[in-house]
Amino acid sequence: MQTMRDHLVNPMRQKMTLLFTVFLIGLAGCSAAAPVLGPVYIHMNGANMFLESVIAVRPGQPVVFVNEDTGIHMVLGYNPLSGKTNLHFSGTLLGTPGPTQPVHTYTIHFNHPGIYYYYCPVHAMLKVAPGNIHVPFKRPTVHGFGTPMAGMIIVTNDPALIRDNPPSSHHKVLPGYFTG
Ligand SMILES: [Cu+2]
Repeated sequence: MQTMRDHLVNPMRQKMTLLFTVFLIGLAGCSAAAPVLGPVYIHMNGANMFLESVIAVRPGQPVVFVNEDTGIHMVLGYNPLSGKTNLHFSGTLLGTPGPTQPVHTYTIHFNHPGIYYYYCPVHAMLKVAPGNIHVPFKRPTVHGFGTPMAGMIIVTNDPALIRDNPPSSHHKVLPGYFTG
């Protein structure tokens, strides 16, 4: 026989069960929404270019620079407004003799959303352009396609930007890519 108390307690139990179920679903949702982030690769080549010169990553996601050139390259962050370089975003990658040799890499990650600019000081230099902005410029003696060896990393939580990354950014070593 149900008492008045049962009438009061049962709906409360039902409410607690419902809340707990919602909590569990929430937990499951969280773990599904935060998978381990694999690295995004930026390749340096014999044309003295960063192949994926504009790339988007999530905060904390590893960015791996891969030197697939036989010559040395560097990565150095800079602020286009001040021209100041960022020594926390700085790496030197020796050349790799060929596809049978291990490649040299430099890995970095950024914790905060933003746009992070970089260039290779071996093959490019910063110049002040009209508008008082600091831009990378190809060093006059450097061979290549003609563009300065520079790029930018967009750190974002926007999945649409990340989907636009070139397919080559998913692979550490690109086959047939070693050049002098
Ligand atoms: Cu370089």
